[in-house]
Amino acid sequence: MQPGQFITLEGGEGAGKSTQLVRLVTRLRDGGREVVATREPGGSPGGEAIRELVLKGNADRWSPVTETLLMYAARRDHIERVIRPALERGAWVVCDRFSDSTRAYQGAAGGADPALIAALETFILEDTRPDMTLIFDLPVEVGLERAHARAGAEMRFESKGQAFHERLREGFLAIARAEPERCAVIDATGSLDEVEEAVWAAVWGRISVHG
Ligand code: Z5A
Repeated sequence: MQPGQFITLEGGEGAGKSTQLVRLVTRLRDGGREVVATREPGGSPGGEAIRELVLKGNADRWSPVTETLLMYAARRDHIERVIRPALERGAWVVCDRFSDSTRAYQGAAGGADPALIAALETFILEDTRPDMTLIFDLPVEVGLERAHARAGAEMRFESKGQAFHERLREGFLAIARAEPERCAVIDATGSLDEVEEAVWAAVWGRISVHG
């Protein structure tokens, strides 16, 4: 059996990450692996408490720099209490959003200084970095339509304008271009089954080579 792998799912609003995370985790568990399915912001009691603060309220409730610090406070707690212990015992961790969301939302789209985000990655993530990242890509209008149709969603980020979401999409694609060994771009416009197969092929393509 391979050692535990850390897989993250990233992308703009309504890209289908949460839906596909369930399918991916089911397939991995069917193969006999221990899999921890988690999310950010959140994933630990402290992280979930910060999630309540950061996702609710008006679009301008927090500045991009303050959001960055809140995301990283939540992330550190999540890493210490959930992600690192799971990886150390050999489990796989599949996480709905992680550090690339901060780069894209607070950095590329929000304007927070990339040097601040890079410094936080160094000191807060340390060596807890994703082995592979799936970047779900689809046109902004399609994603927002899907996200608005979804029940019970927090709307603070979705209520930011079209230009924000275009910068966000480009921000994620730039990460994929910069780190092609880690990142696979998934065309999220297909049917649920088509996207599931693309995810599965990407996971085994990356992990068998790099795992
Ligand atoms: N955030 C941040 O700013 N910085 C950070 O560092 C981190 C996060 C970690 C978390 O919100 C917010 O936090 C997020 C970024 C910010 N912004 N917002 N909002 P969340 O956890 O509440 O939600 P999300 O991660 O943004 O989820 P999402 O993007 O809205 O959705 P999704 O997970 O990508 O998609 P989904 O829920 O699976 O699907 C959405 C709908 O589309 C649903 O009704 C599905 O049935 C449907 N769907 C899914 N796939 C398909 C296909 N293939 N065809 C048709 N319909 C589909």
